[in-house]
Amino acid sequence: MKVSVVKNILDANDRIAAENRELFDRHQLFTINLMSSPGAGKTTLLEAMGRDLGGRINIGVIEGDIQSSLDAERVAAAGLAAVQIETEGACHLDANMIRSSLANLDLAALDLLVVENVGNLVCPAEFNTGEHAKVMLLSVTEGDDKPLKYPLMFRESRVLLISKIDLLPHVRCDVAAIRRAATALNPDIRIFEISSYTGEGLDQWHGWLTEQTAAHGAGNR
Ligand SMILES: Nc1nc2c(ncn2[C@@H]2O[C@H](COP(=O)(O)OP(=O)(O)O)[C@@H](O)[C@H]2O)c(=O)[nH]1
Ligand SMILES: [Mg+2]
Repeated sequence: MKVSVVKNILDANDRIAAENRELFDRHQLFTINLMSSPGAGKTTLLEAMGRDLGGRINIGVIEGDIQSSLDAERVAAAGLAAVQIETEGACHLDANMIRSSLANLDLAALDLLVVENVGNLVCPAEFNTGEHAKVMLLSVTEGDDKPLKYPLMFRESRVLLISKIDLLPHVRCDVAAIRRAATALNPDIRIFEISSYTGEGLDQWHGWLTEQTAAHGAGNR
């Protein structure tokens, strides 16, 4: 009984996620679901994306937090269109929350939509929101054993961003071990090593985003 209840919830979520995806496709809008543990650097990366890409790509952000609108205020200050969802305790965003927030964004004016999920290395990976790609951050301060401990998010993600590499001289973290473990779980995963502080690696990440956004039709309007 318990199992079937959980399955029904996930089935219902997948149905709404498919509707969200249709809407994104109709607007030629590339959408990513950005996931990580709290503090890995998601919002700081969005601020850097606003600075570096904002002039060329119209970026919208849906911020998910248990409480507060701090992150939406940060990305709005960086020039991005932002909406905040307060989950009031829920540890992840689901497709219905995304659907409810979309009326607050001008989808026709956007090229790229980023959903910043609730900070959590577990639950967000289980719920599709309708995104085209899941992207995760793992910062070098979290430890190189995390792919082995939290495999689902690494399996589900199209891209792994190894973040805060400016801190590598100060922490014990084997980046090659992260790469090996992530690739063993998900042979197709793209991996970029980045620092939002120094800008290292952001060119490659922004290149990938620009390519994907163009492939979804931005600029063809
Ligand atoms: N050293 C370093 N710190 C960073 C970097 N990116 C973010 N941080 C810091 O990490 C903390 C959490 O960042 P935030 O972007 O709010 O993380 P989020 O919870 O994943 O959105 C803040 O103090 C940031 O200034 C980075 O590239 N290098
Ligand atoms: Mg954040």
